[in-house]
Amino acid sequence: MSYQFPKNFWWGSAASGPQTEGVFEGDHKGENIWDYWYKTQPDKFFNQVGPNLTSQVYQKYQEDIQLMVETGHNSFRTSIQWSRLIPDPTTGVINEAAVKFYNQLIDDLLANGIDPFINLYHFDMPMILQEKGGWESLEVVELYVAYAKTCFELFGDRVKKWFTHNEPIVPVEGGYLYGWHYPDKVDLKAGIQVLYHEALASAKAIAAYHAMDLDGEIGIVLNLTPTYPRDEQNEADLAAAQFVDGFFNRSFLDPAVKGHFPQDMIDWAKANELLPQTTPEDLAIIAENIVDLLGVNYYQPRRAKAKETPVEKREAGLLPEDFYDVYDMPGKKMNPYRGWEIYEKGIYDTLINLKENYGNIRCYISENGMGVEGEERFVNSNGMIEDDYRIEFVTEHLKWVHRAIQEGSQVQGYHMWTCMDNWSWLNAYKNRYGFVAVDLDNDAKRTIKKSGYWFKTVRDNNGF
Ligand code: BGP
Repeated sequence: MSYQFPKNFWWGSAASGPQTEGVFEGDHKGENIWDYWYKTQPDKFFNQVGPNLTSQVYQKYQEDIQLMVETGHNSFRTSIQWSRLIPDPTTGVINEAAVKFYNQLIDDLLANGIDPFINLYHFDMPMILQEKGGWESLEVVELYVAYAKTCFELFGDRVKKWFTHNEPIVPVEGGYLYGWHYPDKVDLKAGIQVLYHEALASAKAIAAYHAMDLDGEIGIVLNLTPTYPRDEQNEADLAAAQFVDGFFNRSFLDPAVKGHFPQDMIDWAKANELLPQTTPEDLAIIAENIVDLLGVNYYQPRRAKAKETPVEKREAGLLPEDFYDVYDMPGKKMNPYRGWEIYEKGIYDTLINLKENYGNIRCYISENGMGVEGEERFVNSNGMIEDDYRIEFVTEHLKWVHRAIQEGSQVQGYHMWTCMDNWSWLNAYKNRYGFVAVDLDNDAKRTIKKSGYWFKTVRDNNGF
């Protein structure tokens, strides 16, 4: 069977500024939470490798854009680093070196037939603002909106696809529940305030963008984790799965697409004294400023069952898992390297959910990919990594995307995570995701993997 995709389908990949650019202290860049955390607690980072060692895109972006052409990209998402563009956001003073870099990057992408999709926030809070409380602070929300406007003014004549956040639930989980992000707290109530402020910041940035009438589109990138109950006939399991879906998915999806928070989550937060501080004016802004399109990151589903194991009382208070247990389904397919489940149909279920319950919002797959440790093992005699597992992973997901399109989903593209192998938060370079290998011991030398050449054929044929 052949799988043909709609005309003008976006084929490409995604990355982020902090994970790729490098020059983390140079060219007048300000400090962000990752730079600070790395400098103060290097042991948190795999092999003590932090944002100091990236794939050097700041210097090598021209070479990288040629590699994007060779691997079939017609579009590419990255993020602007807030701390690079405005090193001290309390002053608003723009770093001209950053403007030059992002202008060159955008212009070069366009000159090579690659549409730049630009995200404004990929986990990289400027440290000066974290000291004011980060997303816990309304002042930071306003400074983010000012930063967003600056980006639209500087680059909005050429960038036509904007995103307000990447995976806004992750700073909540990472920073306020599980310790993978600074400020490394366990405080569900503060996390929910952060969640609300991120949603508010997104709506305000969308309002600002639409007011500028720049002839483009703006959305948000969400990591959606379709959630399956252990037993679909069991009411308690269904309720557990609904809670998980509410907390991790609908708490951002609903305000982004429908303009309001899910009522079951509001009721839950109220019952547990976790409601954030809101104002009617701000809730009206969220109601009136929904996204034009959605980016969907899909890696793995969640599986839930009714609470069986009571959690001992923690000093730090409640966590989401006080309301459900993870269901470890026997026989599920795993990526052994990243420890994530591989469930290809989840991408289809997510797209059909958007079609049926979210007005068939236009969307694209903004991340999907397979992190693999020790890929050097698969290098052939010509020096190329033969990553057939990645080709199979992408193929199987694309088949389900194709089926969703046939059934009416308005999914308009597929971006893999990622093009160049990149640095990844606490995991550093442990798991490699790219179409292109980066040799850190050899001046970040790039070599296209087998999957990169394969992706070019997919793009050329608009399918496979
Ligand atoms: C997503 C993030 C990316 C990237 C990717 C892979 O959640 O948006 O920034 O890191 O996951 O995850 P990891 O590198 O942790 O394996």
